[in-house]
Amino acid sequence: MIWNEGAECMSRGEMEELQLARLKKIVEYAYNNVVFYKKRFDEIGLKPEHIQSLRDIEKIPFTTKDDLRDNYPFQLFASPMKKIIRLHASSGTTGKPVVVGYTRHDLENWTECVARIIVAAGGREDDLAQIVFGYGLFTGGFGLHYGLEKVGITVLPMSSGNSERQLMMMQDFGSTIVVGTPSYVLYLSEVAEEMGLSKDDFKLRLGLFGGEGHTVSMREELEERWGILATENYGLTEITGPGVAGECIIQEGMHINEDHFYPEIIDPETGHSKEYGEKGEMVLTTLTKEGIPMLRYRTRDITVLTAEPCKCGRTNVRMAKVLGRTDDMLIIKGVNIFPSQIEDILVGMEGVGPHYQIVVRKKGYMDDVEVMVEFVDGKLVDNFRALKELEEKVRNRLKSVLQIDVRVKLVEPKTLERFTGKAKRVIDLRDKN
Ligand code: DLL
Repeated sequence: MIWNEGAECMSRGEMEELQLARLKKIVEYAYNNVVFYKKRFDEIGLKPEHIQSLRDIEKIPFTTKDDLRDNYPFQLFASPMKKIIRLHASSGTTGKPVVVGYTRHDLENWTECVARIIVAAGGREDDLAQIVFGYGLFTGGFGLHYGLEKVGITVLPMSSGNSERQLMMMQDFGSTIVVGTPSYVLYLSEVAEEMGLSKDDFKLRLGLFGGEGHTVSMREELEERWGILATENYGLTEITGPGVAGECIIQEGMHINEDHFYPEIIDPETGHSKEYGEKGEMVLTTLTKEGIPMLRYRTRDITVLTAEPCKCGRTNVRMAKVLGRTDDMLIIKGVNIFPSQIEDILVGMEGVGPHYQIVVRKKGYMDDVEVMVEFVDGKLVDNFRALKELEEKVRNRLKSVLQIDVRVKLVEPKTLERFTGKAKRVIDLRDKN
């Protein structure tokens, strides 16, 4: 089933025509209503009318998270406050949050985009969806909430945490869809196990996962543990929240809602544009947003785009799983590594559990990396030799795939931190020593 065939199955020509018309409009709108954009354009002598083709977008300077912070809280808003009916913010780790505002029209578009990705993932009117994303300033809870309602799905707005109660409701109400971060839903399966419950005690059939990445091996783990189809969706607060892109049941990349968000891939070092099929940082431009239009926003997420039509019938451009964020990339002995590559190796490996943490320290000029992972069999605690053997096995496996040697530390089952929201996989101590 396709939620909005008109928007999701256009020919490339039609889509590009629509995008260009919207791009011209949004550029003019941003220029006329946001001092920041006017200044940026004027500095380089750029005028909205210089945008005459989609490629002309490359003339527009990038917008970054720092620009949002520097214009905290509302200076990038293009609509007057009386037209803004919702605010959200992304926390980030340090400093001021990034604040975004939505007009009524923005909320309608957001809901529409989320409805599309839910239906693409297989959500139907007779489903009962348990949302375990946090509500509040984070866009995950509310974003999915309204999209699910729009499709006609019964929503159970649990929010995150309170895991035993979550599971009781999930069982008693017969939730068929779980909506959350993959790491929290993985943790929920562990709690279920401790409560003596198995996947057969639940009616779950579908997972809508987003807010953080998960590798194919993690997806398989989730599918296996819960007996579900695990689909992924992508988005970010600055652009709208969830609903930017979502996977269909074919699970071959996430369909971008291109009539609302124009994607580009650039080289993160040089800023030069790359072609479909080439890996790089995704840059997004909102084509319809009134509250806070974003021109060429640097997401820092590394992915690849393809314009090949999908087997599901949708024609919009798809993005591959996010390999990592430019700011999460580790440079170990000159080799660039993303935590997702480590996850891919660990998850599914016999003897160790799917929870892991990567600790990075500075040793001289080098990054020193320690991978902490739990062994599954608690009885190994008393078996030094078996533990050492397992540790060696993990280390060798990492080495053979990553081509570098990292330290491995096995820790007892259920000792690594569990997360109810986004998992923090990398502990970076480089500034601290
Ligand atoms: O995480 C929005 C969202 C909520 C998307 C729920 C999907 C579901 P932020 O908190 O602003 O917004 O974080 C955005 O999270 O730039 C990515 O680095 C990461 N991210 C989100 N979805 C994925 C994904 C929401 N499917 C940042 N794969 C983004 C990998 C993801 N990373």
